[in-house]
Amino acid sequence: MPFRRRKVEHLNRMRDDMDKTNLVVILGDQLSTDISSLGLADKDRDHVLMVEVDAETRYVKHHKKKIAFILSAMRHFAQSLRENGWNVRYVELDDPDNVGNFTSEIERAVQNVCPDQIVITDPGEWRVLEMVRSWSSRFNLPVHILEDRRFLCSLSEFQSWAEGRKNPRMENFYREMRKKTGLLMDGDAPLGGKWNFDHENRKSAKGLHNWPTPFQIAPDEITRDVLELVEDRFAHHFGDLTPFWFGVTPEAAEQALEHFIDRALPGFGDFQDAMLHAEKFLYHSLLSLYMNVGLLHPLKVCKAVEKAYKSGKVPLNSAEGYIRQIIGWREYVRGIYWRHMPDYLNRNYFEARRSLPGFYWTADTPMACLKSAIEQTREEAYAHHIQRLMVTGNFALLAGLDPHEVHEWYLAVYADAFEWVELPNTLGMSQFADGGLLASKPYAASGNYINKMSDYCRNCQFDVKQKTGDQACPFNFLYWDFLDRNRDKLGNNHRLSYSYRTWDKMSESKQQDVRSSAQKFLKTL
Ligand code: FAD
Ligand code: DLZ
Ligand code: SF4
Repeated sequence: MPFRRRKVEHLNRMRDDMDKTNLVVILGDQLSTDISSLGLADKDRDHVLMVEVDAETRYVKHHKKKIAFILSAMRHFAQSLRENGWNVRYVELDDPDNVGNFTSEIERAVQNVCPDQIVITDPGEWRVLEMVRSWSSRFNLPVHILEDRRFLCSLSEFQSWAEGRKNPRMENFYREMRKKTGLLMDGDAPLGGKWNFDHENRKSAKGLHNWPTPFQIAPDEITRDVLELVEDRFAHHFGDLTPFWFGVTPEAAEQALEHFIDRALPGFGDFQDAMLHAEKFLYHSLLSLYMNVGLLHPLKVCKAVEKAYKSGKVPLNSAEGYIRQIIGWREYVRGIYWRHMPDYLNRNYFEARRSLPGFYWTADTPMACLKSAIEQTREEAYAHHIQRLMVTGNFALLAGLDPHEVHEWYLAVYADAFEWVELPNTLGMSQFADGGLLASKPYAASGNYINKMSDYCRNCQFDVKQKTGDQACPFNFLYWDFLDRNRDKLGNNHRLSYSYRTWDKMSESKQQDVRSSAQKFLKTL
């Protein structure tokens, strides 16, 4: 049956059921008043259920700031629903009756409220969807799982676009999304005559000063309570809890958007790929966490960016680069996640098995780039894209770390990490563990790339110019060793043919030096 007809029939059935009492379940990353599960609900009759779930805080050991952000945003959202007349059953983490996992809490609510049916919006994780699917038979109730309308491309649209394409790459998808949304379009053509200004977005930031600071807000009473709770219960989790300056309401998220557009967006394009030890945020927006939990709608963000361009406040490469990340990458990775789960989770193309080294948690490493990126992750639950991809991710790829462990690390340490967006970025884009489904070649690079885009190498005990030996930058020999080790899987990739030719031109003894430097180094991990 065509998707549209199925959807209409489903909504009609829902409307027929409207005299029934609904238990409307809202998850911690569904904090929007226009979330589909609330759309057909009735304030006077239905019950909204939100639960702080112990199992969700621990299935990976989330960063303390991430837990505080989610719980505080949930409490603020529940409060605003109540102020707007909704009947909210909110179960706090330290409620003595809280049984600590989604399914048992639903069971408790079902016994208490006696609903005729359960309504929920599509969860952002396969694992949670499986749980939700078990509820109907378990509680002997209809469970309606509604589409998540906070995305600009529905999953069925993505499916139709990807179906039959040999290489469903982001760039083609992005163009379709530009046409669909009309963002930065001049009729059927892209504004400025080009779809993509990426080659203008690679300036190094070395020597530049006066960076904007991101929007920060002081914790209110609700957040202070949550901070106390998190300090108390999650003291052993990774990360610094304070200073805590994230917004936790839609109003604060909107202020953060305005702040970004005024101060950072103009430079976003040119310096998107730059990294500086002393500047954690550069011209990045720090809006992903707000969009991912529902405090900001991605289209609203893109429209505001487009408006800033049209009013002459920001250059086209900044506006285009930013909008591409959202209507392109963000929507694309979500489509890939749902199209390829659940087996995507266990892909390991290179059969990489090395355990994650302890320094990913302690930052105790002499490699200055890794130390800086991990320290800032510990402090802020944030690192920007190039730090994630070309420092921590690049190292994991070259060193042959187990992609599943790498995935769990990224899922735990970043405030914006939810599996639908984190997994394809980590396992696909960064670790190439899906064998090239998402990226046409691995994002592997030697120290030269990091040196070009950052100031890290200046304060490193390793020498980025040396290729082998104890003083050489480990990224240098690991890069060649990675290509050599995986020749059977990468040798035919035409985007790597230049690198393989360079490797082949090296003398046998130089190649041996690379291999033995890599082996010696990897043993120390
Ligand atoms: P900006 O640099 O200001 O970018 C603007 C916005 O574009 C972001 O807010 C985000 O919503 C979107 N965006 C940019 N790149 C991507 C991308 N590759 N995929 C999806 N959206 C993108 N992003 C997450 O939201 N959650 C994650 O868990 C996550 N894990 C990642 C793991 C790895 C290994 C890598 C390489 C990238 C990951 N990303 C993730 C993508 C990206 O790094 C973050 O979205 C970005 O750093 C968030 O910071 P920002 O808001 O300052 O982004
Ligand atoms: C990540 C997270 C955390 C830490 N805590 C909660 C919580 O207490 N309650 C909740 O509803 N959701 C939480 N989440 C988000 C879930 O783990 C999961 O990512 C989403 O439900 C997927 O949509
Ligand atoms: Fe990183 Fe190598 Fe530069 Fe050191 S020399 S900061 S290890 S890239």
